[in-house]
Amino acid sequence: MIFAILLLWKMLPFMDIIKVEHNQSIILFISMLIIFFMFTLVHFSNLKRKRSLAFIIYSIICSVMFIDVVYFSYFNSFPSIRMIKQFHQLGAVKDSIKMLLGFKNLLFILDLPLHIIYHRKKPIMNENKSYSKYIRFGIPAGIGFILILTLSIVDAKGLMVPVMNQEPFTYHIMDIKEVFAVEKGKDEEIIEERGGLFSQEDLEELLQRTQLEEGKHTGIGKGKNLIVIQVEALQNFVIDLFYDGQEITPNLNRLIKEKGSLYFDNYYQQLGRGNTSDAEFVTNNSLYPSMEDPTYVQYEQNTFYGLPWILRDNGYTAWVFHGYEKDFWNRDKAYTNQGFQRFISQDDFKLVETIGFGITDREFFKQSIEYLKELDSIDDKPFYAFMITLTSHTPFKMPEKYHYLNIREEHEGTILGDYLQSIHYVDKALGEFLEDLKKAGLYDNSVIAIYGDHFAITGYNPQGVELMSEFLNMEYDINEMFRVPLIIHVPDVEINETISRIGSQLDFLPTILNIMGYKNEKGIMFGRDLLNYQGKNFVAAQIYVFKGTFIDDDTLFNMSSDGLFENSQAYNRKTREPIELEKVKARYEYIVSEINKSNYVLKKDLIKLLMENQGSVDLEDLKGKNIPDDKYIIRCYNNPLEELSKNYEEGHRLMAVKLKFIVEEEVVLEGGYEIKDLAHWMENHEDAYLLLKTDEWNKGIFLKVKDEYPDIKDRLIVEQTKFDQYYRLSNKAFKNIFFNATKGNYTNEEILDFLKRNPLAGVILNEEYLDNSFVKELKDLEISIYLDGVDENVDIDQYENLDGFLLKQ
Ligand code: GP9
Ligand code: MN
Repeated sequence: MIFAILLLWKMLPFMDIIKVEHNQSIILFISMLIIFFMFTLVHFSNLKRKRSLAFIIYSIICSVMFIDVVYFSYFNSFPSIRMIKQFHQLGAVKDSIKMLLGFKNLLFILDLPLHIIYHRKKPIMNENKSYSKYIRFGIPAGIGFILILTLSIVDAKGLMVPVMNQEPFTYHIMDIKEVFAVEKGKDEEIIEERGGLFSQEDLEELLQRTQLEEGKHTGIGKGKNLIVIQVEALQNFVIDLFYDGQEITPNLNRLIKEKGSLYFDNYYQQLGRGNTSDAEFVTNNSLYPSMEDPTYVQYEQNTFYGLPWILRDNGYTAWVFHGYEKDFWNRDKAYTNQGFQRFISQDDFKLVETIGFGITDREFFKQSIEYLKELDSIDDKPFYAFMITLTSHTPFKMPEKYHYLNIREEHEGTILGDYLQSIHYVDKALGEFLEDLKKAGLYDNSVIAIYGDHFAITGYNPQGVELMSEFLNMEYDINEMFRVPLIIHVPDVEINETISRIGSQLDFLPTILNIMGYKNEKGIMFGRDLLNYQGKNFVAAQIYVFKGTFIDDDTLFNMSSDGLFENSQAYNRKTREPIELEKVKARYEYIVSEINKSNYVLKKDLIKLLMENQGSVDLEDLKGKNIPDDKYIIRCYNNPLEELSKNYEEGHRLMAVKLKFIVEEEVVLEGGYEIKDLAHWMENHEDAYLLLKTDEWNKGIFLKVKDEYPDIKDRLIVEQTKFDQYYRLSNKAFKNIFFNATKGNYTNEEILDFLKRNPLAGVILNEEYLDNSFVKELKDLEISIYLDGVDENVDIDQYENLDGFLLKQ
């Protein structure tokens, strides 16, 4: 039992590191019950080597906790097992991981070897003591019972979502279950999004948005080459920074001051699961990156129409340059559909000098000049070169000879001191590259854009925050951490401006298209032209923070980690005064809907469809077949098949049946009949739709039906009663899902919030919910509303806005 107590003791620093702020005692209590359940089961068992078994369990849990805290220290969220797929890339970032192995994190596994030594030395007494079966099973069963009871209460109180977001055991169990559910459904149709999430009007609006208006600086780069340089971990705070009189980025500063330069000083990163590769993706495509897998992996095969393609359509040749292994981040495969015609990768460089990941930036640039000359000589048309640097990758360790700066003792060996050395080196390499471009005769005829891919120093561990807050003399949070510079230099034009309007990598494509004077006539862009857009722009960060978090000119909104809007925080971006949550709610919702729309574009490969259909797609064609608009959904529970047939003959096309298990694995209809009879009935009634209800959700009953009868699944509407059921149902490709609100304890607010984030076909309410503004807001989401608990004699016309009623037979 010592292990259980040790684990419990480790839970405290664990909860501190993962910043559990809400419902702490419930979370700790649930962890405690799970721990004691496992360890009493072992402790009181008759197993032979139970001490060893307990130690193995303990070691596994400690290791997972360790991975969690290391991951959390960087990403501010729990890891998912789906990331195992990216494990092969770990080697490349081993130096960065080393940095996260602080003492506090190591604490979680530090005692493991000690136990082994102690265990070896001291034979264990009582190892084989046996307990009566009342104790053996009674104690764990008792704890298990309290656990189930607690979870049911938590569930009934609507706290399951916050618990699962913050309690490690339940999080990992759900994560594993979800990943397997998704894996199994992989070959099948992708998640069908519908409802108000992406309407025909949305598509029209996006196509309109993509047609940029001419305005300020339109076309000043027309006909010129374009060289875009994505600089590893270039943060904005180093621009114009003097460190004890030493200029950190003299070359970038000079470029910013030159004639022809535009400097965007409120420009932000926009990443998903693919880090650097997402910065590339977003910059070239103006779409949000995926939060499931790296976009280059997940959507490798999609059709895109971003910067390389648009420039190619205007006569350009597009190449991409990066001095690392070509398959890292799946770049080699993804670049083809991105539109790049050639990838100059590590294989094409002589590795005469390497630092960290690989070839030094100085060598990378030097050798690239020759390739640029080759690219330039292909034809007499301009080119697009997209170049991704490498040297300033965390942990920023530079060889002694490149320590150009004198670093104060207090910063010596810190991430900040190392970073300044490293980025100073990169600035030098960039400066030399610009000179070499001049020598090669390429500078005067090329528009050059330079930006940072993402932050260098995390604001998610106390050391980083303290170091940076002290150094910058202000609070170091996402507002500063996510900010990267963007410089666009257009040769020979009489301009020099600093643009402070807020923007992100999402806005690069529209902004550069305006400068280059080319139109995006086939694709979709979510970003805005930062030189001409007059509306209120924003940055919707997705990673390191929770979906819905945003930064705009005035606001900093941090979505709560437990997933409930009411626990979030909003501040005035300048004064840091708190802002009432209600004031930012509409904006938060809009921002979530933007991300959802972008996900829809990726999931549906919508750009492909647009291109195949000359820009016009009827979204109705992409949706599940329409659910019949029957006024009544009749429950057929007593004699299901007879009732289905009878009601069908009377004209009903949408009816409800209830499923249950009779024995493990065998699903039947309430009132009799096997599921195969139902499938048969469905096959003979091709326009009938059924609402499937169940009280046995937990056993995966719907998924079983779908697996066995995939042909009818699109006419089956499944009913979910809890928010957390959605992910599995939708990923298992049920096109139509209803949310039955009458079974839970969710507030109207929570329901609306959920339905805005997740596309459902319908919602079932009872009279309690029928307040007008709520129904109206649901209607705005284009969700069908059904009312339960009314009888046939009720005057239905009194309820406008409702789509139907659930009726007893
Ligand atoms: C590797 C480089 C680094 O090719 O782009 O990627 P990162 O670790 O920053 O995502
Ligand atoms: Mn990077």
